[in-house]
Amino acid sequence: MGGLTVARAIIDQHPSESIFYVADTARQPYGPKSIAQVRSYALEVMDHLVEHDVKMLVIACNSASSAVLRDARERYDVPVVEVIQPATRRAVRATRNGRVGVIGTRATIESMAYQDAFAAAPDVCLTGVAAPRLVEFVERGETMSDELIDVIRDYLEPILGDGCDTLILGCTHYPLLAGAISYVAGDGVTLVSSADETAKDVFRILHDRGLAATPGTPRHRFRATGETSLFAQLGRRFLGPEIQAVEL
Ligand code: DGN
Repeated sequence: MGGLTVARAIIDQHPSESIFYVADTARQPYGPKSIAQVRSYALEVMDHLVEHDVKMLVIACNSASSAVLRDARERYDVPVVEVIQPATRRAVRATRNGRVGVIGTRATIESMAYQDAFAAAPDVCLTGVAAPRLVEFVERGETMSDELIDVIRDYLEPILGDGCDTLILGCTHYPLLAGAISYVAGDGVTLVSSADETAKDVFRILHDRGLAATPGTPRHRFRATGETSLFAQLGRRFLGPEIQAVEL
């Protein structure tokens, strides 16, 4: 479901590109599952997409990116874009005091994938916090409430306590909570959305490899492996009118 925020950013930044989107609603949520389990689910979905001749794979989920990044780059001939490295690069550029926080699902935070990505920036200190309840708020459409603010305050306490001036929204659901997260974090903290940064990477790779679509009307396809009505409902909220093109 959260990958829809990445789809939104790709549609906004690359209006000519067609998206073939698969939501693994049959086996979601990935966040609380083991990395091995997420890895096998994600590879299965990507195998399916490659069979449909996609020119690029975007892993629009931090939990899945944490689980399969290395395998995916070796397994497929098409370029693979994930969400962790683009967000890390942006955060390293954005921080002024060298202290960055990241919130994500349990799978993402426990995998240490962000710590691995930040190894390339040894001067930056990273504080990671698992914030599993935030996905529930997004999925029930609760993006502003006292309870949500309290929950965010608890999750951000160690990050703000460490003086972080930059916060990575390390779950693709979280951009929908950016207002509430920014309210709690305060003006001094820069939020980095993995969705926006990933869409920029998509542009760079399509352009550099000569893969960009010629201008025209794109054809988006959205599929779900299981439950479809919540996906379509949330999809409308994430994507607006484009979800009308949904074929389930
Ligand atoms: N949005 C997914 C991510 O970026 O990790 C996790 C979603 C989930 O656990 N349902």
